[in-house]
Amino acid sequence: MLISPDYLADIQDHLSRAKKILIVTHEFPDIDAIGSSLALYHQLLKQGYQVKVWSAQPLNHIFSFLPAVHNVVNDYPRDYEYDTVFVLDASHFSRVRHNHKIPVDEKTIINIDHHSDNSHFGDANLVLDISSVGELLYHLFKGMYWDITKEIATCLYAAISFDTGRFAYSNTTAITLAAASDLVTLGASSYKIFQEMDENKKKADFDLMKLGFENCITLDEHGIAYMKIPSQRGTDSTIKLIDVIRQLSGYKVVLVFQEVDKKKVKVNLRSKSTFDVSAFAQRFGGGGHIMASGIFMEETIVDAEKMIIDALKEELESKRES
Ligand SMILES: [Mn+2]
Repeated sequence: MLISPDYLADIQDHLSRAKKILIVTHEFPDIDAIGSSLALYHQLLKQGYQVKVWSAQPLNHIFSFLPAVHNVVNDYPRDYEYDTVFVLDASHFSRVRHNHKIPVDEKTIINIDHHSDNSHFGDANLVLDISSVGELLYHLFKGMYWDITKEIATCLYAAISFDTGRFAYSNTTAITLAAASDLVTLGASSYKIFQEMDENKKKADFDLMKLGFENCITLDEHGIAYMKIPSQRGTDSTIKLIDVIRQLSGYKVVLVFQEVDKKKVKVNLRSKSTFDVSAFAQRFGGGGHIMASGIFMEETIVDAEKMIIDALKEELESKRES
């Protein structure tokens, strides 16, 4: 069993006292975040709990194929007197947008995550170094002997497929693939989910890719390649430019700088070498995984670019010398 009996007992213990549950995830949620939230939503409803999923940001069309996604609320459910909060896919509680609305001292917090830098902020912490929260929930449901319906299988399969780059990244293990196989047996349609995720682009997405190609900078000497997207263009797009630029061969680290507000920049980093982008991101208040991480900076895009690229050059250079 992948999840130890102690973990299962701990969560079971908290659930035995729960009645009304709130599920939240990180800001700028992706398909692992929302797919996992909905899988848990369906599962907990089935187990007899009252459940709500709250995401402070409206969800765009890429999520529309996830069963019951319309039940995700964007406004904080003020009148819903929940006792327990599940926080999914967030290494720190601060990654949940508008988290100050949740009176943490009065609620039981259950933290379920797969980021190695998770701060174990919950009353219960189910944190495993695994491909996705989708895979983690799959093992949790199996461990609990909870049935996985077609709806749940669809949500979990999509979540795992997303975080593994369609079962291709280095976080994909034989166990991940076995879980995915089981989910297809349980009713997830791999082809339909693929079409929803990868053959569902809009013109705005292509415009963003064009902008990314036009603003692609390669520093061959340092092994760095990056794209920068200024003036909040593309924040309504569903394209992950980082998945485009990572296709470039011959670079150690690839990045995307996305301006999300006047002085707010989102930086995505991927390692294509042994360089640990999670440790690097932590220097700037970010985090994530060794091969994939992110940073939010309260800077202009020009300053963010300079700070990050200068620091990165320096680190890559010192690695070369050592
Ligand atoms: Mn994830």
